[in-house]
Amino acid sequence: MGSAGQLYMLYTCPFCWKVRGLLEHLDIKHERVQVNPMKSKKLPSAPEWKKVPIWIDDKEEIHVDSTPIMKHIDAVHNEGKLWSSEDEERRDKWMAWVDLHMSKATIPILYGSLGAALKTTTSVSKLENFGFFSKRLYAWAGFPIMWGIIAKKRVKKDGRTPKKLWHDLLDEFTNEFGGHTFFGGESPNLVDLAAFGYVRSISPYSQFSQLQDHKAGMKWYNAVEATLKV
Ligand SMILES: N[C@@H](CCC(=O)N[C@@H](CS)C(=O)NCC(=O)O)C(=O)O
Repeated sequence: MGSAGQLYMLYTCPFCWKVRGLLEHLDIKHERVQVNPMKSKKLPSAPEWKKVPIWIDDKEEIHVDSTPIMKHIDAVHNEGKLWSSEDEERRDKWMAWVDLHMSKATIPILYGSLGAALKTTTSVSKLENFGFFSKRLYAWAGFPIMWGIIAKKRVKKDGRTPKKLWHDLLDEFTNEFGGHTFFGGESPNLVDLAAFGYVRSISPYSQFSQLQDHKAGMKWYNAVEATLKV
């Protein structure tokens, strides 16, 4: 089988990790196009969408926005099995919960203090496909400070440390499993894979250790990871 499509992505983008995890779970052959973060205006999508991930399928059709992309890939390549559910209300409620709360929690843990922000931006500049000069600019110019300020505001508003925030989210999520291994029961569904993507997007950084001491969370995380065909 040829390639099912192209994923335009940034390595460090949590929304891209969601789609990557699904593609790996379903073992779908695809190409990854790592965009230059300084040149996002050159993305192939419609003019009104300047964000990654973007999925271009083998018919050259463009799909945007991570959760709709995941649903589309599941529908086309997996008969919609990961999204189908006996309890659609529960599924929809928790997909929205994951997209609202977990997406917001990645910035505070990665950029929540100036030290963390510097460490993260230095890693980002190594992981992403920057040009030589913009790499240095990104790591050492205003970015750590800018992100630091945004993240600090969020941490202050929330009142919890980023670690406590993540532990609370993982408590809340895993408590919803009702004794099963996954949100989806005995195998992960699309809600598991979306949540997994957000958590996995933190895994390249040293701050991930703050999540690794959440026992139930890591049990679930490792169980999802074991289903990936990479
Ligand atoms: N709701 C979107 C969010 C995507 C998003 O915000 N992506 C970021 C990178 S992590 C981006 O491309 N930002 C560029 C911009 O907003 O111009 C999704 O789930 O795909």
